[in-house]
Amino acid sequence: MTDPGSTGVTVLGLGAMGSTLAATLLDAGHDVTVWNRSPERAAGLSARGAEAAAAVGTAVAAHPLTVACLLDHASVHETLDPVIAGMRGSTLLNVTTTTPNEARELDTWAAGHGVRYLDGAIMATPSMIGTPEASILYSGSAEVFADLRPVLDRWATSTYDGEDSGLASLFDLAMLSGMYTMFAGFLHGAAMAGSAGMTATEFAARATPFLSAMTFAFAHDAAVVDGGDYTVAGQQSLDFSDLSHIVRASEEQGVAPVPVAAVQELISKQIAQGYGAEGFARIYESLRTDRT
Ligand code: FVH
Repeated sequence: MTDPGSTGVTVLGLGAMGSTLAATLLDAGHDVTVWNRSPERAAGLSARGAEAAAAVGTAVAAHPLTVACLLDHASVHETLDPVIAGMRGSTLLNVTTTTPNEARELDTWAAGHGVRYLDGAIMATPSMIGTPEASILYSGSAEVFADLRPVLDRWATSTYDGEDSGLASLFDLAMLSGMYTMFAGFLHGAAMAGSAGMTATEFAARATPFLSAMTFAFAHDAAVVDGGDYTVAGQQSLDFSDLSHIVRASEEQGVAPVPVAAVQELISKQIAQGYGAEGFARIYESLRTDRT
């Protein structure tokens, strides 16, 4: 792709994210063909200059690059299985959220049909697309990533994570796992404080600076994990980290202790194995079920 502005792109899936990706390309001067299972969702993009294809086969034949931004792995197959044989020689960029193994399966399946594949994991909301805050991870063929770069960079900061097409998804989901468990912990705390009448808004005002300040410990715990020595000085020990009093307090207040009880379970597992004197970061070992 030598002239990025002239690259024609087909976008399949015009939900909140697919519509935004298509609109961003239109604004940048690309020829864009769109298709959506419910055709009425293409109207706004048609008015802005996109070609709305009535059939998915027509859409994928329109350009050498097809972007799939659908609901999930199953919907990618449901949409493309009937037309993949006709896509030989073209490129499929899948930015639909999948598991790593689902991304790998799509890569193998596309390759089996002579279709070049790149997997993408969008770490942004639709309103962030096209702004410096947006980030999209990619993995799979380095050659395809390099070829598509002028298009990809329209949307976000593009990061290439390697030839294994499952990696973008893995790193995205790993980050989301951290985010959702953090939010669950925050909301559990809000429920505990709420049992005494504090509003969630008041709790957020108190929790935000405290929790933000605690993130400095990520780098410290990471260094301990990477060093593999959980006896390094300066760590809070697992014995000291016993959270059963928080679990009890939560129950006493009539609040389900689920998030904190899950952490306590990870701690207890290490203590039961005789590691109580070692550092809190050792719960990493409770999580690595592939190593036990
Ligand atoms: N929106 C966001 O903030 C997040 C950011 C991180 C990445 N996600 C992922 O992006 C994929 C698409 O997300 P979306 O926000 O566009 O999702 P929806 O607005 O719900 O639109 C879903 C589209 O998928 C179509 N669809 C659903 N099932 C099928 C199917 N079986 N066959 C064909 N198309 C299907 C749906 O079509 P319709 O319901 O309008 O007919 C929408 O076009 C997603 O993987 C996020 O995890 C976005």
